[in-house]
Amino acid sequence: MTASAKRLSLSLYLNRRSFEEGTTVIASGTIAMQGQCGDGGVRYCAALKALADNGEVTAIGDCLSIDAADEVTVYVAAATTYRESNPLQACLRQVEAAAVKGYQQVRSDHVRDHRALYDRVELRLGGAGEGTLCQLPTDERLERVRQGLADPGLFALFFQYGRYLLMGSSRPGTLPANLQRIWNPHVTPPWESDFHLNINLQMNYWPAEAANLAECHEPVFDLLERLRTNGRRTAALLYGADGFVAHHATNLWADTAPVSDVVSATFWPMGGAWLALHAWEHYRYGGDEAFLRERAYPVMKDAALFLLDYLVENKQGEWVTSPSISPENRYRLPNGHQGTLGMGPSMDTQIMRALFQACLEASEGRTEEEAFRERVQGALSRLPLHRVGREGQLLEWAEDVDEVELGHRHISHLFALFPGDDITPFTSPEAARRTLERRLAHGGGHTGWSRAWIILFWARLEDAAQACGNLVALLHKSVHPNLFGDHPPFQIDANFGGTAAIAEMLLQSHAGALALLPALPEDWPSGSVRGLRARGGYEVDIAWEAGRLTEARIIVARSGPCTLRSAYDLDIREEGQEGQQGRDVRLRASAAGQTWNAEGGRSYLIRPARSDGE
Ligand code: FUC
Repeated sequence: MTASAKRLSLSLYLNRRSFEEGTTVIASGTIAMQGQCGDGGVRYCAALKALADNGEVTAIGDCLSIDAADEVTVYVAAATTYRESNPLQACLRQVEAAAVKGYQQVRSDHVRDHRALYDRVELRLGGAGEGTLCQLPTDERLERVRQGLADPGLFALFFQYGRYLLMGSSRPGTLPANLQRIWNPHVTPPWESDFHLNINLQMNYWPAEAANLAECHEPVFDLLERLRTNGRRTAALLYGADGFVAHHATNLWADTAPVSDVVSATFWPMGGAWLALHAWEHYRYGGDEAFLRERAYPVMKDAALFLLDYLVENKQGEWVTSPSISPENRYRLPNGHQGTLGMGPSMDTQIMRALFQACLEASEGRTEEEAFRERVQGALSRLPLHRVGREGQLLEWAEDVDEVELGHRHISHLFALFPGDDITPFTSPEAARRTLERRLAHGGGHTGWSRAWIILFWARLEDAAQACGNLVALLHKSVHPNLFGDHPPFQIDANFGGTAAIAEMLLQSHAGALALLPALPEDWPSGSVRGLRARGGYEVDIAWEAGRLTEARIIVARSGPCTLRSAYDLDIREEGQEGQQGRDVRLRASAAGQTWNAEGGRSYLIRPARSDGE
């Protein structure tokens, strides 16, 4: 704080207005607050050091009082016994070190660190008056959009905001981003600010790879290691099974047992298996073979081993999970009874299929894995196929029972559409579309994260109008004036899901092909994006005008076949390395895609095809 004309006089204190905590004056310019999160809970400490220019800092009671200063710098640090045996000392060390560095240096270090990640992606969604609108405060822009005024740039801001929140809350060595993360203001927050494994934690990390923040994904892999250790014990004790299991929620201790008596949520043995697929995704984008061998594959294999033991045969001879639930929905039987438990909910089968296929791909050519591969192949051939119900919708459970809540926020049985890739616009998407339409017609998407997932589904169905309409609805109904996701009071997953959804509207890379601008809304007629990542080791820049691609660049990290899908013909030119000529490849674009051998270290320029003779 710097005073302009008048001098600064203020007092500073630390208080969480809840548990009993004690504030201590450590030195004339430093106070510390210490407390404990309930009996047996972690102990915490926060320390504050104030430095005043031309003013005096004195301790009055447990406050610091500053009188008539020109400038005041406040350094704050926090620590708990989760990581530090002596949180007070850790905090004092940090504030002292920061004060020695000084505000300018602390700030410029922070800006450098931030820029290194943030600047990897640039998104411009254009629109008239973009420059002027950028000057308005965010709450005013949001209000204008809510009144129906155009401001494509606000969606670009929302995209970058999600990236900013992930950068600020999930770095190598930290815990993963939970429900409210470092912006949680409560001592006892909603859902204990835990790690929900039936959608929320996964959604938090959907933008990590595509939006070029791969290292922010790392805390998830650390958590997976710990879940694996605890989950092997839970699998053995609770189910007599091999491998590891984690249920619908976990916490900073990586608990893997069922956590509550809410049957519709708790008795779900798939949390670990779904999360293990995140390690596979990290590999698919980055191609780090050591990571695959040492971290991803072991955890994927352990998740699969549990499921191989857990599966039972149903009356049709198919192998299904049982007992299990379809995250948090209920069905109604013909006799009117409502239930949650069942055999083979669709989501379980879809996660298993994705996991088993990933295990096979990851272990290809490894003779020592032959016995495991055979078991996986055997199980894959016995998994039920997608089932379609009376109304043309994908079935959520094994039988065509009524859903109690037709507009339920979880749309678990569309896992195969996103984040899975078993359903695509080319592989019978009709039932997926019908499922979405039914959910939305009955009030679906009423929580922020649910709406974000819906945008992703529409993006995968390449329905730009629906994707855009639901993105607008997210900003209209489910964010606070500062754009924080609103699941009363605040839940961060909608921010991350929204960022992932915007990336998915502009670039897709599942089912073996890249697609540029697959769900570009009419409301964003011109724009550009730089630095999105695609599976296979690509970075992609795209520019468009009047709703059509004008130029794109695919930067290739490792050699291999690259497949591009496009609705219209594109020319591909391999860009020459220094002093060399580039190579033209005329690509006949088609829905099925065209493949060429892309060379690692090179980039490829994509432009609309010139007409013959040009
Ligand atoms: C799931 C959701 C709730 C909430 C909670 C944290 O249980 O069904 O809406 O987001 O996680």
